[in-house]
Amino acid sequence: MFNRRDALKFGAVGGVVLAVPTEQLLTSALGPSWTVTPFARDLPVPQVLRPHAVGPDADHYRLTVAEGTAEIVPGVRTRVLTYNGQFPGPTIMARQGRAARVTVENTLGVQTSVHLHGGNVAQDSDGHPLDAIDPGRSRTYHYPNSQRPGTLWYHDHAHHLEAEHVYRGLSGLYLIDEGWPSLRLPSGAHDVPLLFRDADLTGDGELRWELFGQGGRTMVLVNGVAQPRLKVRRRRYRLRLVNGANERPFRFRLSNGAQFTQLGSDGGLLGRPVQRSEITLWAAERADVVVDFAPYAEGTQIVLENADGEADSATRVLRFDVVGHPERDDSVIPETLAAVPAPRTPTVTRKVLLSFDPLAGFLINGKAYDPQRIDFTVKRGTTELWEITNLDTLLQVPHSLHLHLVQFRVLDRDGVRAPEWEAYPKDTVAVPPGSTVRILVTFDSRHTGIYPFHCHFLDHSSLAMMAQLRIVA
Ligand SMILES: [Cu+2]
Repeated sequence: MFNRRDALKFGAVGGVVLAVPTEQLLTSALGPSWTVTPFARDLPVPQVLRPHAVGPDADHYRLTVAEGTAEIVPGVRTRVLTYNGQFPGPTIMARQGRAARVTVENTLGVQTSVHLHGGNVAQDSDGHPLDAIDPGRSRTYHYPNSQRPGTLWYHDHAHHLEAEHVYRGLSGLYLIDEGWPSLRLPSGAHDVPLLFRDADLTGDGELRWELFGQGGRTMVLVNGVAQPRLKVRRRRYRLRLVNGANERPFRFRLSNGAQFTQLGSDGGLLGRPVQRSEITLWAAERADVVVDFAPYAEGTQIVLENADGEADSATRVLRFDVVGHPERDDSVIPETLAAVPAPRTPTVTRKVLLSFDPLAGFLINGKAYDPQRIDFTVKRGTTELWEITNLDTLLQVPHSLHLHLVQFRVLDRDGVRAPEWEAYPKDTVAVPPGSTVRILVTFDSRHTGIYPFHCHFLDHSSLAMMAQLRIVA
């Protein structure tokens, strides 16, 4: 499962060059196979999925998982995996308190499983890796949406396959709307989802897939397209920044130094808005932000940059082109957004050690994932303190930790108190090499059962960097 070649490549991308396969050297010497003219295409906004039926207690949606093609670079058909033929999948717009039932049909030749990342859902709707949909079958997931409004996303979680499936296209956004008439944030055409991921295209225009192939994935896609542009009016826009990449962290900033007003984190709205000039998102993390384009004259071009990009195609990821006259803007950014639950005193403290062993693979507390094993048993309603340590200082391997089902509070990283935007609500936390992050988790979901927690570097989780807890009443 984890072979020597992978270990060698891993070393190459992990910061310490153990050995680099010839093929990879050739790739880097020749540069990327494709270059696109930056900002020549309009940003596609994923279609909002319409319910096929509206029942008394839930909206019913259908997703079909199928092979398809996408025009990642102009004029080239790239084979991808899709939900409903779309790359990325359609956006599901749910409303707080109104349930959704999503029936997923699998037309692939292999299993798929859909995980609603950030969702507070029953075990049988969680998309557990072993609770997958066989080829030719379908199943219905039930999402109550009785949780904090926020920017969630759905993606594949099939056992050992999630990294490849997500890379090939199996992800989409799932927004839970505030439904609060008092909150007048920018909405409709002024609320734009931005799903970021990277890709490596072969000379034939196919997605090159290999574990630890992230070194070649220098083309960043926004909603499935490389370096698009978005025409914006002179007013406020709400932008949902979602890191849907398998491995790549992004460090976003605006080329003119303008600020983001951050409204929400992974699991929904923050207590109050926070001004930021730079936003770092690791894989699966989200930031719900507002940018005000009112001050800029028509014709102004503002580039959304990834400050950590290693090539232009990974740095200047999206351009905003300001058009028109100043516009009437009824949106309001209130001083307080949502109630933040007071931290509770933990009754249990656990240590979670993340490590990489060249022979045994990616491990949590020294063990590879075994779906038959329960790693932690948790009592519903209790609060736990988790001390998560990344032991991989030698190879400088970054890890993160994602908990299914619940949102947690990040307390501190190496003793330094977590910034406001990272405090709550979080479901994925960055754990850089050598660091220890403490999180406070209240298991406040009404659901009990078995839920995974894992590294969200999908190559790592695909290679068993996953564990699970059983929540008991
Ligand atoms: Cu990891």
